[in-house]
Amino acid sequence: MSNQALVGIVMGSDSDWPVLRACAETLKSFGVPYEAKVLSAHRTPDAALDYAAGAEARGMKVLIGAAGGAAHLAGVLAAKTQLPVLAVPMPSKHLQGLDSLLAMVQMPGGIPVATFAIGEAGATNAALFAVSMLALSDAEMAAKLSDFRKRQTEKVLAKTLPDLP
Ligand code: RP5
Repeated sequence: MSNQALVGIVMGSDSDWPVLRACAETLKSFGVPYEAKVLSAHRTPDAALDYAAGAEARGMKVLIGAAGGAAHLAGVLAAKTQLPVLAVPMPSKHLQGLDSLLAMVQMPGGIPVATFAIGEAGATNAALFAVSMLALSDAEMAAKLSDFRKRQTEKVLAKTLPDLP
């Protein structure tokens, strides 16, 4: 696979990175070329719009938009590209990400984003969902995903619980 980024992880602030690391690490573990950027719907609107508008021409296949609070980033990216946009709500300081989730999930009809769970689970699942989409046209990726699922199942089935004292 070439080094051309196929997935763009865009986050509203570098304060989101500790959560988004899970997304980047998951993509890396599947060998998916990605790029991670800080762009904000509110603080850097022109740059966010330009990024989304140019992503498809640069060979990207999926964008992941993560933001907290008034979390408009994923929707703003989706407004400027036909690429699938996955939205990851960040756990905000005062409302624990419920505000981010509602802002992302309540997109107006016509401009979809696919919204994931708040926080690390959402960050991981957005990456896995991107892998699923890439696997539709990449047999090697499909085999990696199948192997990941198999190992995950084995790990869960091997769990034991402590006896009561
Ligand atoms: C959002 O505001 C960011 O995505 C972040 O989750 C939140 C807070 O940003 P900082 O004030 O920490 O930069 O735009």
